[in-house]
Amino acid sequence: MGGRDGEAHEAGGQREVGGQANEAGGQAREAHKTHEAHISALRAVSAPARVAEPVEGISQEELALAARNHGLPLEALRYDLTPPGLHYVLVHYDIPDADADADDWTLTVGGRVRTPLSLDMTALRSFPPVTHRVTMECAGNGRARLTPRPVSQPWLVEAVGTADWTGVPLRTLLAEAGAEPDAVEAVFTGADHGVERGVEQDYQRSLPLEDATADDPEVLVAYEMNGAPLPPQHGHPLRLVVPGWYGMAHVKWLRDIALTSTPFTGFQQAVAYRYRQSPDDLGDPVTRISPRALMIPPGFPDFMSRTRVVRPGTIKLEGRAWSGHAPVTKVEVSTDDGESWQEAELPLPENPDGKDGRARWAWRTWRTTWRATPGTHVLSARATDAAGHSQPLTQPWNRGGFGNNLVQRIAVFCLPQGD
Ligand SMILES: Nc1nc2c(c(=O)[nH]1)N[C@H]1C(S)=C(S)[C@@H](COP(=O)(O)O)O[C@H]1N2
Ligand SMILES: [Mo]
Repeated sequence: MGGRDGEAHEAGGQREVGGQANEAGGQAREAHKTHEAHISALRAVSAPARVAEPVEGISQEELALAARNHGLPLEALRYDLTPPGLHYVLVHYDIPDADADADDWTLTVGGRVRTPLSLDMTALRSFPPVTHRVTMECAGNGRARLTPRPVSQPWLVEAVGTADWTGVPLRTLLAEAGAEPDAVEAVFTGADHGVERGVEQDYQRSLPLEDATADDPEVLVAYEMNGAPLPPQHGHPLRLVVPGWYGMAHVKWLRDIALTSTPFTGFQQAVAYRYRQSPDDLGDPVTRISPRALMIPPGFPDFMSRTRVVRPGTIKLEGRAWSGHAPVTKVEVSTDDGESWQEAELPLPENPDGKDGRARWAWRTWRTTWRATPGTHVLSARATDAAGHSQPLTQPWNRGGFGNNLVQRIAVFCLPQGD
């Protein structure tokens, strides 16, 4: 397991970005020089972030990422709970070989705590289990629809899914360990290891202690997805689930939690996942999910263009809408490419398990009808949440291509009468 040995950990994200430590003393300086050489050597295979040229199509490298990291087939929006295998997948490096040692997997909790913990799966399962239905979305969803296009995983709109996650509330584990008064963040480390933009690292992310210990949303250390052990690609045997936050926060293959007295400055926190306009812009951190509505594609598709084909008459339009800020309170639908909008119905959900009578951090159903007439049409749906956030009609561009919740446009061809 690459990420677990000492050498790999030494090269973790924290050193490159935050780590000017060990500057004192010749030996440390030598080590630092070697480390710098290591980084510049890796730049040969790991290029800096960039934005595509105006005429540049999707590259083989982007295609390779798209083939590894699949989205939700949009017709699967029909399921409130995404069936296994249809939930989107995003893996920065390799799926680690965690199956071999799942039985003796240990989660360590340390750093600025009074009592460091080392918990195996049996110990974790002995806490009262909690299940939350959560809609998860990749922060890069919508990236490939941006102009100019940030070169990375080229999602259109399909990087989303909803699962029932079962595990132990993170706040229970942190209460057990006891945070020292100076602890400000919790840093989560996964067992996967790779190199990104020249920086060798274990996948690591942090949460402010306030968010890590909140009761709504309640962060989970999860060992089950939809009532079964986590599949390898979703973090087997253990992952973090942070309801309402974009996917990058939900650290998979979780092996260590460390409380820190200073904010974490690792790669996935300080370099990646920031809303920046230029490379030297510090930017704001990517956190909660912006609202989005998606439609179950109506009719039937053309194989290549995915254009939808329908027959004239009344057509049921239906989909799902979500937001990580507040409950979705309004969904509007346009059948004339955004010229006019009418409100869709928001029926009560099938699985009321939240405080306000529904799964608070999961998507909800919307539906309406449309009288299709022969010709071409563009359909769209737009969600608004209780905090007043909505979806833009012009792209919210940033260099990383994060949080692009521009409304979806679905091309529909309605056949002539009597066909
Ligand atoms: N250890 C680890 N955790 C990770 C990632 C990763 O590459 N390694 N990817 C993150 C990102 S960017 C997303 S969008 C979600 C995807 O979760 P899923 O594949 O279960 O849908 O996992 C997050 N957790
Ligand atoms: Mo992501």
